[in-house]
Amino acid sequence: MSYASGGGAARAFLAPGVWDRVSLEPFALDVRDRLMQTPKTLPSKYLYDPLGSALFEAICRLPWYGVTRAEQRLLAREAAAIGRAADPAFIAELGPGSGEKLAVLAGAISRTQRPLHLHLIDISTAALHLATHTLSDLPRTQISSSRATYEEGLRELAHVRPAQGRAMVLFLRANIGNFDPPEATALLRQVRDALRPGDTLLLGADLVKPEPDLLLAYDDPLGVTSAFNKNLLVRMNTELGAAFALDRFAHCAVWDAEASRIEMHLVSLVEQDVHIPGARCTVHFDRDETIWTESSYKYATADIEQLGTAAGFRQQDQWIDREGEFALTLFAV
Ligand code: AVI
Repeated sequence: MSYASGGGAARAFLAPGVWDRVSLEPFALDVRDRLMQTPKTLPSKYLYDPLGSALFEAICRLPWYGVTRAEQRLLAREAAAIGRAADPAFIAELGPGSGEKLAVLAGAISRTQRPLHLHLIDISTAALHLATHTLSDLPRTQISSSRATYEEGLRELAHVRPAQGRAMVLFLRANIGNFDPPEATALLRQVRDALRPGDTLLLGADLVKPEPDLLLAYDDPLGVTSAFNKNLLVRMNTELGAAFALDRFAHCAVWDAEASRIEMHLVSLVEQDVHIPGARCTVHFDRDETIWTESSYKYATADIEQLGTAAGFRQQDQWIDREGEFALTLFAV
């Protein structure tokens, strides 16, 4: 099995240690850099390989995880009001998933307003295909997509949007919660910079709720979230040839009230060394040492307004689902 790419000729011209860095793929580099540090962390984006994405879909159906249902309820109830408030001719969604939420919103808008242009931005070709298919039946609607990071996709917006009419960017599914506060502000600032006066951002954010409810949502009795988290170990085993024994780690969710975030960790149940050939390292774990794999920030409504304001927006409207404690907030430029 080969874990690295690149030719040996370049090796001679690079300072010691540099070759290791340039020849490793991003996942291997992150694994090596982040697991050799204290605390050990891994970026949550690596949770979403095909198996991880399927497990996340399953999480969204769990009775204890209400985020997806709350957002669906709000969109179904308020789509027409959101359309009236934003009055868009163009909607771009960052990470459209299967496209079902954009379909609800665009369906309500295209019934009452002029033709719509929908634009999908995602790094996954499979997601773009699925969302494009979901949206293909909407009347008087043009669909385009960009296989790109959010940053790249936002930079392209000025060239993609029609010359006339307002644009609305959607950032739904509580995805903002997986960004640390400075990263969240930086991302919303990029959205703001891609927009013009009159344009809007519709942001979905999960609200703070009682700790027992949060812990059940992120450590469910069926063990689906545990499998979602432990799949990172499976990924390191299959993609990097690592030797993680799954029964030597446990999934753990903790609520940090001060930071207002749920943290997911993988806890080492024993002291152990794990060899990861594809990342060219061996990682030592003390007993009870953890890999911090995800943060999921929960907001008070005032925090959401502050987040948008810090990025240069003005809060125009907010819709709240009280059953699931979830907010959709419309920010205007
Ligand atoms: C994708 N994201 C908003 C989910 C969340 O709630 O933070 C990911 C997730 N992690 C565990 N359960 C769900």
